[in-house]
Amino acid sequence: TEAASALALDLGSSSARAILGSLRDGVLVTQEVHRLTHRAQMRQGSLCWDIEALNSAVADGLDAARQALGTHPASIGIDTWGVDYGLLDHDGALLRPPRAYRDARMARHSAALEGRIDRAGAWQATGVLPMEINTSYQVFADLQEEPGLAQRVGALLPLPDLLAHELGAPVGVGRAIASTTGLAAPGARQWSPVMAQAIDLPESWLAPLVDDAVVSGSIAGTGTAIVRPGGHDTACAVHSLGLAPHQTALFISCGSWSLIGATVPEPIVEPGVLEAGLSNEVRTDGGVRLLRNLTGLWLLQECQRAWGEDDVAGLVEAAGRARSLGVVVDPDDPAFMAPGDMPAALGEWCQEHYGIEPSGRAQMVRLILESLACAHAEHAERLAGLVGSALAPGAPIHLVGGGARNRLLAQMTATACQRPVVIGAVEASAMGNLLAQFEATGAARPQDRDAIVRQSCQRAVLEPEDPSAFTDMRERLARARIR
Ligand code: LFR
Repeated sequence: TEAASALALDLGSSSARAILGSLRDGVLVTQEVHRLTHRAQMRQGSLCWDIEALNSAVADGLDAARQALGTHPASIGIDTWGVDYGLLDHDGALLRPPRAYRDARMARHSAALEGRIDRAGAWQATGVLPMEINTSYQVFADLQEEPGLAQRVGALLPLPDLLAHELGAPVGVGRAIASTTGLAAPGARQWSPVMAQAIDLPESWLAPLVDDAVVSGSIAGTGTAIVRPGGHDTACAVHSLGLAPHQTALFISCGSWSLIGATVPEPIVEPGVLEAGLSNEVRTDGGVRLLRNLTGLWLLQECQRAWGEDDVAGLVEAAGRARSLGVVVDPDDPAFMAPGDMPAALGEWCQEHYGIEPSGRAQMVRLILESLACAHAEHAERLAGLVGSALAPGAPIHLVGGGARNRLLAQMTATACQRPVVIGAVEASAMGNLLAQFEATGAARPQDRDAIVRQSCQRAVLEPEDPSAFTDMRERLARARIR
């Protein structure tokens, strides 16, 4: 049979990749046809994304796909990191470069926003944990700092919808990415009037919410269908797990962020979920991913940047041989949020909390990985407590994303959590993006997703080992947090 083709544009905060997929006889073969590295830059006092570069990554990816195929791909889907957005004016032109969620402006206004609607209220209205990076906090800061902005904006488009619109898709916001904004009601079937009112956000900014995994337009003159694959990279990563809509399972999508969560059918809006620091984000298939945003390999990436060291594999290998410091940091501490001298920040945190600090790169990397494993364990327990029997002890955790390449972290996670870790796709977002496109264009049926994933990527299972070192480290962290 003839292969069906699709092109996934997967935009991460440090690289954009174009991955061409061909599906034949239930096997999905992928090929990276283009890659661009990029990072947020200061422009006129704000941390901004280079939108021209991101748009050209899409165009260059399409060109490369055409060359590889000898024809236009049947469809294209774009996924990006969550929460960032572009503002269009009333003529549909981009007002200014989209700002990055690590920009400092939200810190100046978050208290004022929480004075208008407290955290419990915002959570109740959206099902999403209030975090300063959320679109809600970002737009509130924009509106405070830019008088007249409210009138100048015709539409707020999350990045994947902005890029899809550039290609020719009508203005609209996919439900999966909408759910990360903190502006949509739980389940993202509509925008939250409560949040819009609290922020003084004109209703006209909020474009129609649309389903994911459906064809939403086409690129003029090519016949290439534009599909919203679940514009959020994490939604795509979860789609790559191949779970049935009602299957409840634990997952970790590990990259700069470590998204640990459980797939559940409906939003869970109970106080315990807020206390556990969890968000109800929407999946590509319309179900929910109940998850926690943990700072993830960002800590390592920033150390690498400080050290000028590209060789992750080498660092991880050395960490495997290094002696453990015996303590861990809280990866979510605000001290680690902004780009900066991460080795110094980690060292200071350890000094301040334990009176010791790592010596040498290998021990520093080990500290980071052990810290992530302990954070994974803490949140896996909370999720299991909330979701119940489907996540009973021993139920596995599916680990996907760049972190799935890091076997040391995967093994530490299995041991700290005392659960088998099932290693899935490294390019999970691209994989889920492609699957959503094939489902939208009719090249694959949703019920065959699991079989396609099984036939297309190798899954390894890592079994837990003796957890006592991790138990000790978690106890020390709990004591350090109280102090
Ligand atoms: C992962 C991710 C998370 C989101 C964070 C910020 O890449 O999309 O899901 O909360 O980045 O955008």
